[in-house]
Amino acid sequence: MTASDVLRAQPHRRLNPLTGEWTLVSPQRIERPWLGRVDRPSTTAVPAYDPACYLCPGNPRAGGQRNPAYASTYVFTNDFPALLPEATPPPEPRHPLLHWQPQSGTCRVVCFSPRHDLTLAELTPEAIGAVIETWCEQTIELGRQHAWVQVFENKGEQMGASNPHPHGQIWASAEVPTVPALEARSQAAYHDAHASSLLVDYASEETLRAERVVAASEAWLAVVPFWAVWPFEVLLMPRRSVARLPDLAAAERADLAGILKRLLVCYDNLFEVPFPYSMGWHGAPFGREAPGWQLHAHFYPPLLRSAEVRKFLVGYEMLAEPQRDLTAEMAAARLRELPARRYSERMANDPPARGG
Ligand code: H2U
Ligand code: ZN
Repeated sequence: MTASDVLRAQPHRRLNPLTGEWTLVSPQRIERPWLGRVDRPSTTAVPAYDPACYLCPGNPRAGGQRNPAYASTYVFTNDFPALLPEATPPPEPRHPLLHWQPQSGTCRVVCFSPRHDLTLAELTPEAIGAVIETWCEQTIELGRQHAWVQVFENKGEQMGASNPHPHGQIWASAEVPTVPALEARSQAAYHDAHASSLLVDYASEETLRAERVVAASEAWLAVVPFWAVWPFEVLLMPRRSVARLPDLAAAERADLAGILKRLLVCYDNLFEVPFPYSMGWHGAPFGREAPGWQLHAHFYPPLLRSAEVRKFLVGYEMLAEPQRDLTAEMAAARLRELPARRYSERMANDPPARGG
């Protein structure tokens, strides 16, 4: 039996080299070809402007502020921030089992577009480019005073997004949070051992193997990572060594807008619904060395089999380790074979024939 045969047919564990965490893969549980149901998208039309939306241009927000009549992207400080600029250090003596530290920072909301009814996947590459520019500018500004700048988007009700208006968030903090701290340690250890970057090497390897590639461009590679936990998880990374979003050259930013659109349209076409996900960027921390750190984005979508059947990380997964049936290779093949045109455009242009 070859390694591929085992990975395709027998229970095994795969290691995430960024975090050191394992995932149990049980491909033998997929004992039938894919019969996933395709749910129709919700028919409740979303208006281009919603007078009740706290993100639409010109509207009032909870804090009493009013949004300007913005025409592209718009950033404001979260009216309910999880982090505050001032933090108090713990007094001595400290009990080792009741350990804590201050965390100061700031939280911002980024409106991707003045249009209430469009998702990132539906914006033009130029408009996606404006979102990328905003992410870059915010990273530079917040990185001057914070060790960690977390750019992210929670999309869809299933991921807890409070509003369909296309928006993301940025939380910047003095301390590097748990996941990026793990990734920093792993990338530094790999850099020490191999004198190269873990994710740059990984991208080269995945380009050669091709089986986990979802989308590829001159500067970027999107794969379902070998160690994926979520069914259609994607890791997006530049091919050349780049530490942070603002380090991207103009051509790489334009290329990013294109591959982001391609990936998000694949996601939407999978079950023909606006695909929910949490996504976010991991750029190198500020104010310290981060050897081998490679810029990348994680996409964590919860859906498994249809618009309604999602994966839950419960039971064995809470108590032991994450588990999946669908292999990363199968998920990548499903995604990359989807049409490049969004289902909504196909439906608008080719309406179903009416019966007599
Ligand atoms: P989510 O949809 O991912 O929850 O992001 C929306 C954010 O918008 C949320 O963090 C903030 C919430 O605190 N918000 C404001 O800052 N002002 C408002 O008027 C309502 C919501
Ligand atoms: Zn709105």
